[in-house]
Amino acid sequence: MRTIMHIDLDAFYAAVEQREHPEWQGKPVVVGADPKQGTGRGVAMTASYEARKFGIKSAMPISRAYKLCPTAIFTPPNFPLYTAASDAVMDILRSHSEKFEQVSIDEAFIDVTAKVSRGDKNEIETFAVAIKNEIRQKEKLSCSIGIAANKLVAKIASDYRKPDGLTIVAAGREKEFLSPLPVRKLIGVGEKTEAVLKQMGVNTIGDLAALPNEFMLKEFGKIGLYLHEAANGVDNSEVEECYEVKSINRNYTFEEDTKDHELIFAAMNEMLEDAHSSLTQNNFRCKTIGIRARFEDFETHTKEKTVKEATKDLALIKTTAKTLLQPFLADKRLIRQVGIRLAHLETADTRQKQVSEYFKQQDLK
Ligand code: TTP
Ligand code: MG
Repeated sequence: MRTIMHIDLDAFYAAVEQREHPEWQGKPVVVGADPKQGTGRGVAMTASYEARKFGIKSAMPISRAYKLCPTAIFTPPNFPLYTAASDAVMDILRSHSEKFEQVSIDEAFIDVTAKVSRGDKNEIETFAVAIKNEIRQKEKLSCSIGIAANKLVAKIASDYRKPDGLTIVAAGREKEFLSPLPVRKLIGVGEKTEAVLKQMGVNTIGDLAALPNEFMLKEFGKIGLYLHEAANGVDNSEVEECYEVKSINRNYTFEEDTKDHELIFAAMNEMLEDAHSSLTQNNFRCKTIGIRARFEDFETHTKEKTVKEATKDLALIKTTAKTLLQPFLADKRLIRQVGIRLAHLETADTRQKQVSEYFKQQDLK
């Protein structure tokens, strides 16, 4: 039995802005595009809890936020400031357990199994309150904490009472805790899955937990199995630091050194398709496409091209790689090995990335 803590900062970007502008404290603050008197484009990235009282939410068009509360303070994002605050908070959390995993700019898990006595609610609470106080004191930010026997339940628990919340789910009570909550609270249940489940009469996590495993597999495939386990409060994934994927590389050595262009392109395309599928599965786009050619004498050359906008367009990736390879095909030596590299990976949507990484941990890839 483990004790896992999930920490999520409250109204993060807006809270940092309020910290930097003390005169904004206690007032509705919206971080995002300039609303330009209600006609501005773009969305609200987040809103202070004072602004949420007017119905303003993350991802809402800024023009709508402006209509809901024209007197709110609208401010553009200051990312370097948020990154610095995030780094400082993560350092604090890391200092409380060597088992640490940052999930996004404002949330992390720590495994505190070895730090507190299992089942001692008071001791666990004292530990969590000390962390909250340290973050408040050093960074002037408030957070919400969820504590449970696994990551899945801890994450839902941190969202249970916000802001400045602390929710401890007692060991063995995971299913009971999840049961009345809407299915949407489960990671992996988006708008579409929610609609399908609703049609089946499934509204709460408890409704979902009651559906048999075989039925879930038939209806939703592998994700159905994950959903069945999740709804039942089961999650065995470890708290572990995820290392950033910097590039996707593939290499192919021909059985015999060759000058056969068809064969070389076929090998290269196969590698690009494989790398591309890995790219899209993780919801990445790449900016740099590279190739590598090794001649019969082992001399190796690389060439790469950086495109203006990050892409996941396989046709474009293939054409770029083919063009890069041309000078090596013109060489009189035979080619022994070719390689490809997709680099400068970007993800447009960090939330999506979280979900896909979460699924990877569930071994559902
Ligand atoms: P969240 O933790 O989802 O939101 P939050 O910290 O603002 O509010 P809460 O108290 O509910 O935790 O996201 C963290 C930051 O990520 C948020 O402050 C701004 C950014 N963000 C976006 O830019 N776009 C989005 O759609 C969301 C949800 C968050
Ligand atoms: Mg947050």
